[in-house]
Amino acid sequence: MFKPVVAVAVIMGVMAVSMPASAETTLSYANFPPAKTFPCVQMERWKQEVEKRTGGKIKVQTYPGSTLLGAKNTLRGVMSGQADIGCVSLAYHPGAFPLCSVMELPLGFTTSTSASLALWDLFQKYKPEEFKRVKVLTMFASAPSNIMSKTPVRSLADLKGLEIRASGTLSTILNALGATPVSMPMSETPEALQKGVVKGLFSSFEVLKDFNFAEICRYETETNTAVYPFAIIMNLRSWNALPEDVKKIFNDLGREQAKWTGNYMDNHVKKALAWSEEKYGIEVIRFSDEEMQEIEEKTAPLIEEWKSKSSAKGVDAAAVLKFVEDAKMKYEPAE
Ligand code: DTR
Repeated sequence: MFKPVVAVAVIMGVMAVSMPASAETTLSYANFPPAKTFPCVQMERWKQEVEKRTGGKIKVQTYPGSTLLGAKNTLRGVMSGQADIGCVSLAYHPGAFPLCSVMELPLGFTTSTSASLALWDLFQKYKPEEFKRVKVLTMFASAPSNIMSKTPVRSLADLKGLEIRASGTLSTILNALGATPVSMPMSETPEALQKGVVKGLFSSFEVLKDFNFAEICRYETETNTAVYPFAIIMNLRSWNALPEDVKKIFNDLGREQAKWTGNYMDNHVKKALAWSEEKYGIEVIRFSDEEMQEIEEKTAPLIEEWKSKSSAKGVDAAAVLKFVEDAKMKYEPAE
């Protein structure tokens, strides 16, 4: 005989089992460049790890390609809660990060991994004021920057007056080398190159493949000057609302994610170069030792400039620089 009470109890039981969702939270994560670029690849890896390690309690909805927030409004957008999490390229906000911008200087990092770990340690050591309105989940840096151009740059003389895209301190590096830097976020670069507003760009080589820049920039001049630092930030209210066990999972992922991203980037640069050589027959140009020496001399004053600007904002610049140099020694691969 049909027993309605039992039936209801069974249905409710099924619902209880299939809807443990009462404690489930979905976090939005905004990123500015296209999905296949390294900031977004690392975002998908972080999402996967978080969903796995929290047993599905936390879901992450990712928004690559500026679909939620663009390159320059992510910082503000995350602070105001338009997104829970966002990816910020520090170089797009000159003056906003007086301490961590040390990582934009020509310090000679040769890999993304060593620069990412140095940046993470730097953040942990100083917990700088400049990030006090957000929670920093992880940080990482691009691989070192090189010149990718439509015409060959075989010497500094070839660079003179050439319009090259960069951002932040990396624009001032180009300026010191005699180029004409044009500052813009990476997400605006494909159009600028297409339209001829710039004749090349200053970034890490993996973009040759990820943005197909190898098609238009057939000449790649290795300078290995400076990296671009990034921070993954979270809205403070969203962070504070998380249960302690989830906070711990996020905190534990901070350094691990920095290292993962560095490794991914370093391997991907190699693959992108091989791909570009094969597909477009790009030429990789190496400056002479004299030329490299001249680059070092011409860019050295930028370090002094950074010191005086950041000191004026209360940063112990000499100590910060020393910390980064020591971290570089620790993490740089043995030659
Ligand atoms: N050029 C730097 C860093 C960077 C290197 N590869 C990518 C890919 C997508 C976005 C940024 C970057 C920059 O513009 O931030």
